[in-house]
Amino acid sequence: MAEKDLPFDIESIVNKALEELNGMDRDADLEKWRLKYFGRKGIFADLTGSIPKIEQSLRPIAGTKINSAKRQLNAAFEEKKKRVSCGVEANSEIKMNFTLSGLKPDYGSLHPITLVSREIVRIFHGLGFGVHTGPEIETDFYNFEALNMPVDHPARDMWDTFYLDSKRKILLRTHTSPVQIRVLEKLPVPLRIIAIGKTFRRDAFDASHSPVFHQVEGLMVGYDITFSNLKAVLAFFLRELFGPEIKIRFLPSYFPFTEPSAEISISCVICGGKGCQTCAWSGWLEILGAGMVHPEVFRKSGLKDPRLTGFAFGAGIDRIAMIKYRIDDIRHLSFNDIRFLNQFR
Ligand code: FA5
Repeated sequence: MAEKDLPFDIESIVNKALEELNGMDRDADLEKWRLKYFGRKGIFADLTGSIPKIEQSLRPIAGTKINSAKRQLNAAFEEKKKRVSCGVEANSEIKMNFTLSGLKPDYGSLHPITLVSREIVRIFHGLGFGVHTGPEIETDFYNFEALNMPVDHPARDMWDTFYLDSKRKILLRTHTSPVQIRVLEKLPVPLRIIAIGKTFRRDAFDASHSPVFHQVEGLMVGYDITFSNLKAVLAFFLRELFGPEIKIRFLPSYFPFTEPSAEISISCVICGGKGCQTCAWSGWLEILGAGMVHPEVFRKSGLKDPRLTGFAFGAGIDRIAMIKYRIDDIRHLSFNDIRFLNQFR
């Protein structure tokens, strides 16, 4: 017994079904076709019901043949349904209007931190500064010791640190200042660079503090670099960034890796220096820390020439972005709410 002995000709059933399907372009006809072949009393239900009446040895062949025919017709039916529903068929009830304009593609925008970082790079490129990076996972040596903060130096408390090992030798950098050491070890002097990147501190996440934020570090080293150069470069940078009308204030400060050190503020961009909530009624916004490179930093970086001098500075990019774009809460910068981000197109 073989396929030819089956009491039905499955191939002609399939061919007929496909031919009928082919000529259809209306949903209602498709539904009639489906019921005719696949309904409860349809052709395939009859065929399956007839299997027990077939000679025993032919039953598996009949089952296989019926199943593969069903699969083939089902696939053809689904394809046809799709074509009819989207109006591709010549006489479909739903017609495509090819003159309608398409859906507007959604497009992204640059994050405010990226916008400010690019602006900073543009300004310092103009002054001949190169751009460098350093690792976010640092060693105690680069983050503290080489910056004139040996173990147990009280200034380490200025930065509440995320340590990554029990010996407290590996950590998430608390500032971009370790890049100073890495650059001094690697590049020939004189040099001038900036370094932009993420920094990490165990600070409470509130309106003005984030445990992950961004800094830009600046370093200029040579044989006749003075505090006047530092003032001139920072004044140019801040006026390019915030506008020529701002006032700039230098106050004495302390950092272990600079001597003398300064804290630099600009007149409040919101109230113009009169005093408001943003500047805590002081009229000033603190923007960055800076100073002349401490001789110990040169020594730890392997530079022995006593004639070398230089300046360094470090600023928080998130705080700059907040001032520039009038963002009242630093958390907006990391929550990535699309309604917030859409404003920076
Ligand atoms: C420093 O980190 C020094 N390394 C800066 C420096 C470099 C001084 C070179 C001298 C020479 P400070 O801890 O003040 O300094 O941080 C610099 C800036 O980082 C701050 O002015 C502030 O804008 C920003 N910052 C600090 N902590 C946070 C925080 N938790 N969230 C957001 N921004 C912060």
